[in-house]
Amino acid sequence: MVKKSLPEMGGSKSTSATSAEAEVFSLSASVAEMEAMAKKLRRHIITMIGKAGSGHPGGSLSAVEILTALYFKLMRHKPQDPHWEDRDRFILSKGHAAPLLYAVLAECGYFPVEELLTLRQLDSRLQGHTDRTITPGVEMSAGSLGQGLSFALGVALAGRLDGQDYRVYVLLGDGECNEGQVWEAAMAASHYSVDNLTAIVDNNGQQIDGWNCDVMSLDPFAAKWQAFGWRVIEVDGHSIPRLIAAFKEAQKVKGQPVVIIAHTVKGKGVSFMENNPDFHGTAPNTMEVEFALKELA
Ligand SMILES: Cc1ncc(C[n+]2csc(CCOP(=O)(O)OP(=O)(O)O)c2C)c(N)n1
Repeated sequence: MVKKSLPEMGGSKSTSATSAEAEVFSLSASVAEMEAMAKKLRRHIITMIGKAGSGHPGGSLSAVEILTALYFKLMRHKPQDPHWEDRDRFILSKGHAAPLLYAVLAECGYFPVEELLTLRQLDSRLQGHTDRTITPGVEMSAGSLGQGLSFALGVALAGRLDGQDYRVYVLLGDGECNEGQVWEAAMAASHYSVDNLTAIVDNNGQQIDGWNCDVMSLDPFAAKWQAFGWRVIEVDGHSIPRLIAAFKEAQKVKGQPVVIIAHTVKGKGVSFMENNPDFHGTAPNTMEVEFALKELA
């Protein structure tokens, strides 16, 4: 494996290398480097959504550390060869958090960081919700909530059938777990004893119309997953070391799927967005962008 240091990541490399030429992404980043990266990702999210004038900041900001741990510490992947067949798969089921995924992919080198500023423009590869046919590194076209766990289960079963050892990670929103299809997939995953699948729930407590407990309570959330045959790990979703430990623990579980319930804050990192449902799907204006970027400096 060729090592790359964190500051070399990102930039404007193309994705034209062959599988043999492309390097496996270095996972040597320290916790401090990943924490700095998390801040940078938050700045990208604010800047790109502010420029686009629309998008979903709240649920992008809440899952920053989850994706940072996965892409910079856990997952085997090759930014220059997004279809490398041995790659671990990350599936963003809560597709409205696309700005976060784009920021991570750009910082890993899947496409130029400058392209982030084309978010939601006509003909851009970075649309408001993910499209796997146009964006390097995007595994699933999403936006209609509730489907990602089923998709991820299919990918995990395919890997098992093909004798491949990749792992599948899928990020769900907690509000998304109001969808019945999530629980059909949960039932099937444990029925088939799928243990190369890890679901992560971005448990920020809110959805589009406010707090989950007011819209449609999920409680007792962990017990529900357990009743469906899943191993549950609960973790502070903003602690990179704890997330890494949780992912490593999940890798050791055999014979059943694992869900990591990551306790997070919607809008994390920007004071006026934290726990504020107004910023679920509203872009910050120019002054708000300036204010937010100061806080994230
Ligand atoms: C099937 C479907 N119904 C409704 C929506 C509209 N919608 C977009 S985001 C959202 C709330 C999702 O809440 P959650 O999963 O908790 O996401 P987060 O709070 O992390 O952004 C809804 C209802 C959708 N995208 N898909």
